[in-house]
Amino acid sequence: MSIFRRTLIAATAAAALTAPFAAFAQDIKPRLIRFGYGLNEQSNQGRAVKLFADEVEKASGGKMKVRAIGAAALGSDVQMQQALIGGAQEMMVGSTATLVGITKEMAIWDTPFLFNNTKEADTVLDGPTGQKVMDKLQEKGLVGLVYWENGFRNLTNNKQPVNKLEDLNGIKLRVMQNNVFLESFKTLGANAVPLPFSELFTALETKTVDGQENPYNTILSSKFYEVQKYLTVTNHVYSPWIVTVSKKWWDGLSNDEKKVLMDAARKSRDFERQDTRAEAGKALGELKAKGMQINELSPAEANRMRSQLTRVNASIATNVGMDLWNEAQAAVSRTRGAK
Ligand code: TK8
Repeated sequence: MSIFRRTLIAATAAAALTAPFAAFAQDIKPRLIRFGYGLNEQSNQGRAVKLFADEVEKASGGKMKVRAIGAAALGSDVQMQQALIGGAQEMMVGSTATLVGITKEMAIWDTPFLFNNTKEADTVLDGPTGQKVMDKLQEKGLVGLVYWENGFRNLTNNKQPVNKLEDLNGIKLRVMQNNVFLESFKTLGANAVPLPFSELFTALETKTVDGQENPYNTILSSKFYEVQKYLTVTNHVYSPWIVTVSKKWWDGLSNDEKKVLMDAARKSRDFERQDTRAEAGKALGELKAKGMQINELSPAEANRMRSQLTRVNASIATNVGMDLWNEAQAAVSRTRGAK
């Protein structure tokens, strides 16, 4: 190799070290990242995607641009996941529950009453078990970056207040496209039907379904209170969102670009959880003010529902594998011990 060439390589390497984006400084076209999500811009999801987009643009000095596309304009969770796998879309955020058809291990997060509070959820999701489940996506063409909070799910419907288990009989209830949810609510006696979130408002409005379950934040931001009268506080499962990237696309990024995305994802996670919790704290009062009739279950009824719901645990354990099931249980127990 000529001295000249060797010097050139050294100089380029040095430049790359001091100025990570100098390598493609002449590249006038920024890298465009289409980031899809299901809720609207005014939701906790929309706000956090916006923060992520701003962070990426800032940290890359404008070399990377995120185009945030909400309200399922790029498709439902399931459709976007396929677009990511195929490389037609770069990023998305959606429920872990809608990923179960692709990565069965994700069903561990659908375990009813797995977490008692957000601290337990954060510790386990951000710890080794959360990472292990997230890493499973890679073999399917997706890269998981971080978990966000969707939140504890609660039941709404338009037929009658649900005070006891039997009140669910005959309620046509929309569930996510996920077998654990389908089984759980069938077990409770509801007529459960899987539907993408993007079709939910209309389905409620036209009375194609009577009810649904989602966190307070979503019931508020998606204006479900306009088409749902009754809300029952069930907190039946903690639902995470997960930020994912097309692996096909990710593999073509430089390490610096990957770092920009990863750092922004972590910032967005911390922001999103804080924002979601602050909103959730006020949302129930707001839903009441909007005219929803809210009830809590008596401890006896809550227990009956709980024991019915946890009947799906055995099938979750079989589906995700006993090792992962035990690991998750142990991780939760450790966070409880650490209190
Ligand atoms: C948004 C969904 C939503 C979820 C659902 O795309 O489908 O009910 O709770 O957050 O992922």
